[in-house]
Amino acid sequence: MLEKITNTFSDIIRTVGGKSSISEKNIEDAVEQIKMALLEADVNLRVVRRFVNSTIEEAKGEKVLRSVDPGQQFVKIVYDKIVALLGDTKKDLQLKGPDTQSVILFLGLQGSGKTTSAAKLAARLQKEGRKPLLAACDLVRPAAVEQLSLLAEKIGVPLYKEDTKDAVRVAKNAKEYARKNGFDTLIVDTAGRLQVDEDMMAEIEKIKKTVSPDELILVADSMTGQNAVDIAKAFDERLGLTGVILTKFDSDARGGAALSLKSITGKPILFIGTGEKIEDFEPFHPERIASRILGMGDIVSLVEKAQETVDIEQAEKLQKRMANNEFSLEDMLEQLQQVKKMGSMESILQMMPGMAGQIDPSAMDTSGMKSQEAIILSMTRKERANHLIIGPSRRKRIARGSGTSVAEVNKLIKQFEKTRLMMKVAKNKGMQAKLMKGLGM
Ligand SMILES: Nc1nc2c(ncn2[C@@H]2O[C@H](COP(=O)(O)OP(=O)(O)O)[C@@H](O)[C@H]2O)c(=O)[nH]1
Ligand SMILES: [Mg+2]
Repeated sequence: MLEKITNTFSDIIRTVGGKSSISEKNIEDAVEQIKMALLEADVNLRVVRRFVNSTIEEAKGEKVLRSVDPGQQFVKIVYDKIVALLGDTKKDLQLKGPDTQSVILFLGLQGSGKTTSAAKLAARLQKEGRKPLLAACDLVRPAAVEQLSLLAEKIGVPLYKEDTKDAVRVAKNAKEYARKNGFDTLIVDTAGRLQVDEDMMAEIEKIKKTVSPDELILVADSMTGQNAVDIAKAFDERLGLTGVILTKFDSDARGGAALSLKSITGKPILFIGTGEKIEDFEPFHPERIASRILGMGDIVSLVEKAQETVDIEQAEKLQKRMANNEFSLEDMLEQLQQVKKMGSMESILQMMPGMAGQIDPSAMDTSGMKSQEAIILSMTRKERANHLIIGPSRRKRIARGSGTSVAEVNKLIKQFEKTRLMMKVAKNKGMQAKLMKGLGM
């Protein structure tokens, strides 16, 4: 996600951030590049103009040009502004306490990801200790109820449905059912249309009146860029949204919707959908996404993601060893095994400081992970702890033991040495370390 804009921004930031003195001309050039990057990302033109003007004004101030580290000051300004574009701080759902009912109404165009997101949110709330009930109020699209039924069953959240075409009635009865049966959160999935149309608006308006939702959430496809923002505006003007879920963030290389939505509609992005699976759903953290876009990595999300799927102790140990340059083949083995659990190499690389845009993930041989694992497993503990002792005869033995070739063993050890080196480089990039500190990371 956000590969394109991250690559462009990382380059700009690397160039300017490292400078010990900068001129007004440097600032103008950098801002011009940023402007192009934002426009290419499909950020709203008005938003870009405002961004550019205020950045130039601030960056040309005495405080920046005369400071000891103007490059970093400039990066900080850009970072703060990107955070502001994304919505400043993370916004939580405003739900009532557990002894009453809260209602969350989902709306959006067909195919935007409403049904999937409704199930993702239900699973998440259940995990947090709430008692959600899903209501199937998309009675327009054939098999929509069936789709939600299957998802509900999969995540173990009860579903309210009726055999009717009257969505308003189902919503009303679902709320009553939730109240009688002690469900504290009703999540209502509604029917979308191919475009914003009066039929859909009228139906949702009626449902809204009937269930008085605490949250009225628009689900929008981030890949549609500015279009998603226009849709949000239309829905908000008619129905009054409380927030937005941006789906398909995993496939959104540009980020235009995320960067324009708050400025244009005033509505916060609450969650992002990052894949088709139930777990591919994250609260939207403006600071973290901004760090990612600027190529400063997102260690916090990385560790959180690791904690969800990986043994926490193991993850902490690994982090520490990475920080101390003690990374060994044993750690690489652990990492290989964890990566398998954590998801794609690409999403992990994006979150590592200094790594964004440095490596082409598609060039990484993840299919070879199995044989890599086998190779390390064929090493003795001593060899894993110190790769320098693995001479030619040991390599031959390891190749035989793992069912691979000496060439493959050589390749793995080379790759390991390269990884170690990269970690050292990332760590020694003084600017990056200082920045992280400055940003409280
Ligand atoms: N890659 C990706 N696919 C998604 C995401 N959210 C939904 N989808 C897919 O988008 C398609 C439409 O989703 P659905 O929930 O049926 O949309 P609805 O018509 O708004 O209810 C389905 O194939 C989903 O699997 C996401 O965050 N990432
Ligand atoms: Mg649906």
